[in-house]
Amino acid sequence: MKIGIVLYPTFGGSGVVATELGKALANKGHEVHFITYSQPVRLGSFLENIYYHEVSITDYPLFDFQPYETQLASKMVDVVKYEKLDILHVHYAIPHASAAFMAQQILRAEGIQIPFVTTLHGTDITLVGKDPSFEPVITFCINHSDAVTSVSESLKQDTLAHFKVTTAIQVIPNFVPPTPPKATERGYIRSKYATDDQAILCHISNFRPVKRTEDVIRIFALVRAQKDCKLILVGDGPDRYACERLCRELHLCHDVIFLGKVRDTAHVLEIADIFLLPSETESFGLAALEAMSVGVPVVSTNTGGIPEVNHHGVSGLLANVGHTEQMANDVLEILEPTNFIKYKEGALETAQKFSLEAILPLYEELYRNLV
Ligand code: GMT
Repeated sequence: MKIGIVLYPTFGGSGVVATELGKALANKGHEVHFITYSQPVRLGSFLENIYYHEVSITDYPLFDFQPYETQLASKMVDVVKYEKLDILHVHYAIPHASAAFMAQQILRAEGIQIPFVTTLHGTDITLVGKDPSFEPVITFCINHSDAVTSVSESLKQDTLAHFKVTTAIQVIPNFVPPTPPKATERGYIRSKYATDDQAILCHISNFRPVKRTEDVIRIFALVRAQKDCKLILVGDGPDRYACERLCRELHLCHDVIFLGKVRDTAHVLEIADIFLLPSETESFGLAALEAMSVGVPVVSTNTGGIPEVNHHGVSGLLANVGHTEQMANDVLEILEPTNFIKYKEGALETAQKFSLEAILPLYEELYRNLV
């Protein structure tokens, strides 16, 4: 099949899932055309069956805000027509689903039929989409997509609760992105951040308020008071300054390492002992799954789709939002030598349920039914 994938090219989970899905489809012989405004961070270099079409933004002085959606729709029309695509798959409803609908209508007027699939990722529904200024467009686009998928049952239920949905929503969970071979110098890299008897706690996110990154620091401070350990933080975003300030206030700077944005997070996770995800809400929690897939247990909140990924008492432990003391105790409990191996194995086993081999055929079947 010839598949067009529309995505955000950034570090966010939706972009990672869309890119890895495209790469996996190309690997199986499909022709994949990525359409977005800059090269997706996880795309890597030259790969067979993969093409990238950049949406260039016109910087015309009349516009205070550039009409990205219009240019994206025009690019979709062009790519569908000239690359003879069979299907479009848009990741994240805003504004990709409405641009896809417009492209579909333009092509229909020219006698070309193209179905489009919309995958809901979370914030497009739980945070942004609910905003009354977006709601009518989101509802319309969900209902006019040829198929809609959501990355968890929880997100499906949220969507049904907040929008008047008339289209069936199929849950297709995210999958574990293929991890690069383990770094041979893992021990050496680890020794640069911690001694053998120190545990390494890790958190990866975009440091937006929904991630509650200051809770990560608070949990770490409580654990650190009882056990020698280090904290590695990956990513960047609006709350990073607040986190840095909190570290200074709590005199933790020596033990907290801010790495900033990292492309290959698997290598950081390989040296970690516990992954922290204290989010306010999370439709899935891809970073937690990535941690589990390399045998790192997760201490997280129990909201949204997280319990579908992090299984309490198996791959990690879950607590109520904001309960930092509980989460600190959970970290200490998992780090107990008698528990640690059990949780590591639980994390690996749970992650296997989300293997690429299990999830990819679900998307392929969906495409086949629509084309
Ligand atoms: O978490 C974010 O802020 C980024 C966001 C995105 O759109 O990339 O992540 C969402 O999609 C991911 C991939 O499906 C999920 O793993 C995240 O849980 C979800 N984020 C939220 O629901 C807050």
